[in-house]
Amino acid sequence: MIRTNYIKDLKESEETIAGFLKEKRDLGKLIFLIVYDRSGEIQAVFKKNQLDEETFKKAKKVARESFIQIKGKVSKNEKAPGGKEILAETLTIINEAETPLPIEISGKVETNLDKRIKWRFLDLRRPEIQEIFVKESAFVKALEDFMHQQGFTRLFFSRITGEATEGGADYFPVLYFDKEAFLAQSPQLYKESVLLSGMDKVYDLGFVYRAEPHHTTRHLTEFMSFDVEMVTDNMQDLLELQREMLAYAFEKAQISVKIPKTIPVVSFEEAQQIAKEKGAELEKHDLTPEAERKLGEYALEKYDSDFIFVIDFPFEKKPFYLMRHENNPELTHSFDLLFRGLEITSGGLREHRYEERAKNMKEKGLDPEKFDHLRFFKYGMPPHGGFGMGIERVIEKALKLGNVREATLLPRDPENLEP
Ligand code: AMO
Repeated sequence: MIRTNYIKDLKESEETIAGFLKEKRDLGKLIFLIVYDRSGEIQAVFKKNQLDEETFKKAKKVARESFIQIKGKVSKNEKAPGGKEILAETLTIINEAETPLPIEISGKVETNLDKRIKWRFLDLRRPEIQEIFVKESAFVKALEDFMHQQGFTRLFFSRITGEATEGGADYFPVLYFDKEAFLAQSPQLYKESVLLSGMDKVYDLGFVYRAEPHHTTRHLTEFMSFDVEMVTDNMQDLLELQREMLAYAFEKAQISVKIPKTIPVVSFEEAQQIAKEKGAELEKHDLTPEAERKLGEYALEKYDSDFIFVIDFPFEKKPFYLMRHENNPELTHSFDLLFRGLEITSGGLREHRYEERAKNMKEKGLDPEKFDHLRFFKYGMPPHGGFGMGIERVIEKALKLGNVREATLLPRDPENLEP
């Protein structure tokens, strides 16, 4: 039997351990093998004068990172890593690792990110790397728990679609038998359409696809989108929902991020002014990455907040489905949430009136005829709103990883499709 107790739980009565070989210290007549699993590590002691020749030789030769099993006596040893050691009687090399290792996983020497990702599953043996995904798992579980407590239902929308949800050119076409289809850029049009049913609070969690040819620290071509949509005509509800949701999920996942009692809110116009005063290059209708960073600094300096909402973006750069201001159609009832100077969610109130929605599309140069979902808007669609949140960006910022790829198990970008 290979599976034994986790190393951290080993009792003195136990006698078999299994794990990867982290390190070997050969002192001639004494060999120390440091063995680890996901829970911790233990030192195994091989004494030449107490072992048969073959076992001792094996201990001398076994390669780092091999999967091995050791039988022996576990005892306390304050000086050993983890406070315990095992006096070895037998050694079984269950699966020997090739040498040299393709990447350094001892943590002593840094391998560059591209190479680490090429060897991702080996990279993941490092406890600090594993921890990122353990935290992400806990965070997503907590998000879901929170949504269920709030009365939301999780729905699973298709990711193969006949319409380019978010417009623009950033979609991946797929050959669907003899037709052209797209990988969904988001479940936007579905999560809205379903509200027609009387379900009034829904969310979806899954990969979405963007053919963004960028090499930045924040863009992926496949990312995990947490998409929320609900019946409401009040944007404030959506802002507050995000605050509570994040506060709950960070706490439950034991990720230490401080969420203020109220997240500061600035209009797009004010945001541009603030960013300009801090020396950022501006774009007329959108926030530049630099402007986002400056707003992050501003929120921290002025409000001691890692978060800031920017609301009321110009229609010019926002998607057709957003609700425009009645008295100023240049502006939309929209928001982005910035976390430590990076956009992590975006959303707003939607245009739920058929005619207005079709008009918005035309203004964006889109043909309403080509958007199948629009027909549902003829049958009593309630006013609604929602948001989408990129999970990888949230985790990257929360754990201060510096690159969204660090928070992505198998990042997809223009060059990388493997593993
Ligand atoms: P948007 O396109 O702003 O909005 O995306 C929502 C959130 O998804 C994340 N995100 C990304 N993460 C990694 N790589 C990318 N290339 C990438 N693009 C976006 C960001 C962003 O805030 N349908 C709307 C949401 C809505 O209105 O409900 C949408 O998709 O965290």
